[in-house]
Amino acid sequence: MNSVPENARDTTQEAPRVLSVIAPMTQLNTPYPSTAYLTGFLRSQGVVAEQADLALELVLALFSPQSLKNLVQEAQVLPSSPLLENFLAQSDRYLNTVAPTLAFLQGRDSTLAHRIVGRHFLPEGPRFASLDVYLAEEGEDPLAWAFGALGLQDRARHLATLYLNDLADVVREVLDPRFEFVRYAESLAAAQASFDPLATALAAPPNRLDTTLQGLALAAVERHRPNWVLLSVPFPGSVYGALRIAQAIKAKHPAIHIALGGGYVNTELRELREPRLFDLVDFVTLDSGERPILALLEWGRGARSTRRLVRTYVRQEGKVNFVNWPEPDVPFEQVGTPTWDGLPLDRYLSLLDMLNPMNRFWSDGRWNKLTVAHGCYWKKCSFCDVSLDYISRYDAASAETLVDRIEAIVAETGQTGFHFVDEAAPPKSLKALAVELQRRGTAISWWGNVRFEKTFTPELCLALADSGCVAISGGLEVASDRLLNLMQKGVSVAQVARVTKAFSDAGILVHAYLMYGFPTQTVQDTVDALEYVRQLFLHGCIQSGFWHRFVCTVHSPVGLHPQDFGVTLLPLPPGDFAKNDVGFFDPTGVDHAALGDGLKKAVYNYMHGIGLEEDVRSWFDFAVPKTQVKKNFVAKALLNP
Ligand code: B12
Repeated sequence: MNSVPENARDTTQEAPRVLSVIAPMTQLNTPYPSTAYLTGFLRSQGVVAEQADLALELVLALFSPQSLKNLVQEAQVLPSSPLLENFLAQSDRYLNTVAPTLAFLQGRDSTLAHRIVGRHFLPEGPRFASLDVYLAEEGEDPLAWAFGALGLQDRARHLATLYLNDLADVVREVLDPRFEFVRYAESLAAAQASFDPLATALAAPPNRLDTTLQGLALAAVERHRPNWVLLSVPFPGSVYGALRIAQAIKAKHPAIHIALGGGYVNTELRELREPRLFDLVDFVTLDSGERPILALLEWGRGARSTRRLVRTYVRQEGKVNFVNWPEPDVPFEQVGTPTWDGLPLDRYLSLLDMLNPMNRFWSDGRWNKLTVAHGCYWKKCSFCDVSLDYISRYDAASAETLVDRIEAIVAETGQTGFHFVDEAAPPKSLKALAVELQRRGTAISWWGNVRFEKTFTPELCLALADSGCVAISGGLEVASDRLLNLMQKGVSVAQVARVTKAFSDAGILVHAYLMYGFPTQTVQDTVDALEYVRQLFLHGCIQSGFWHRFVCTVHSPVGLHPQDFGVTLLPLPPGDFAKNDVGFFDPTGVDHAALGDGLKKAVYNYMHGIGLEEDVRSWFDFAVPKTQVKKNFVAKALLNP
């Protein structure tokens, strides 16, 4: 442990210059906040720190007129397909429209909406077929139901999004099938016990997407001349991009120290033993980055030995070692204010995929992302990674500190929208925050995720709305009292009905996270869950929802104590790299995959106001039992506060 990391070099004791990088892909409408947090913190410590969002830069480069010209040439030599035929037939129009359309989606050219909605400006590809679903008569307007006569900007934004989705389909067919706007080559990293798939992909000759990304990475290094690069990988879908960036920087600037961290690392690389990763990066750190980075920067200045690094993997003599000198984390009160300085805030793309008022929050609008607290105040849900630091270490800040941060961010960005990115924002803190915002007369709009617990009374919901809350998401999960109990969610269906109704009545949009396939869940449970959800939509408690298939992870209570949930775990594949999802055997034996299709179809329709009166059995392609939930369950729950 005392030997230096293999990659250690004489740093000539120069002062650290840090560049934090968001690796592609995350999202396009607003920056993922990790680099904003790290940059804000480092600057508060007097460190020269800059940041770059290479996810956004990659998309803007890929959809530039020159890149599109190349795409046309590349498509011309490929075997024909309906998608490419359409693209090539309209290539001139694509070339002429791409720059103005991006400027429109960036909010820099609003009058273009008039041309876009005429539907003679943008070339239309297969994605526009989705409009036919709205069954308009010949000559009628298929989008009138969603946008009315005057919803010009949103209507144009939706059409421009379909246009961009068509282009992304072409990029997938021509350049790289692994490309998506919110994830890139995700399957290479997600729960991959072996590093082999990533190693093979990284050893393959770079395609144009890779070379574009690597060019952007080197340009950022030229701009900022860092001696440290922090690569942030929040999701499995940003790992491959991060490692391509690392590859380019290592090759051209071997003296730059590269560290890897973020949500993916914190979750999946907790038992990392794979030495090949360290051909690309020098350090991999776990959990909150503030303390480990301070330790690394001290090490870089020669002021700290390797054995005193904090939560950091290094490769020494060919072997990966985890070094964890015990030092307290930086308290949440002292992590400083995130800064977006250096990110091109007027270049993010506001997209409108789904025509549901709540769903747009994830893709539309520039939200400043802020955490109300570190960790989760509840930390009991048995499907969640409650044993990990980002859940288990609950640490809050005062309402004064939070509003100080909010005001500083508004002053810096000029934008007043906030997305609170807590796993579940604590109701007590939200209440105090609302009071403080009101007291200071600070006008913002905000949304975030909560647990639908009874503390959210109609009065509190109104107070939150007054403080700027415009939308809320929360878990109704399996929508079954038996299973909610088993999963220790701490809410009941009736309570969720009352709380979501209180939010909705206060004018706050509500999204419900839904789950199926939980241990011991029967077909009857699933049908009943859908019936509850139907009634919640019908009574205006929720406006949006999404069903996720339950996945057992190794750091969740189900993964740690499967016997308590009536399941047995399947053995994990051997490997030195990622560890997260684990298969399990549930003696209930239900075919959840088959049920999932019906659940998703139903909720998709409910979100568009369709089929709310139909028997829930009608959404499944096979016979399922009749629901045992009373038809007036939610109506009654709402009458009984
Ligand atoms: C809010 C949130 C969302 C939101 C917003 C996402 C977004 N694009 O902003 C929504 C609901 C949309 C979402 C979606 C998804 N999410 Co999410 N999300 C979160 C959550 C709760 C908070 C993220 C956040 O903003 N944190 C605040 C920032 C500041 O913290 P941070 O990124 O962790 O950064 C800190 C440290 O990690 C570290 N650090 C970060 N980078 C680096 C780099 C270096 C070099 C160092 C040293 C340190 C360091 O320092 C930072 C400051 O302390 C986290 C869980 C959590 N509590 O962190 C899950 C989490 C990141 N999400 C996760 C996942 C899987 C997803 C999805 C892929 C789910 C899916 N299957 O669709 C999608 C991907 C969406 C996308 N492409 O944008 C996982 C990732 C784990 C994994 N397996 O890789 C997490 C960890 C939750 C979990 N356990 O499931 N998510």
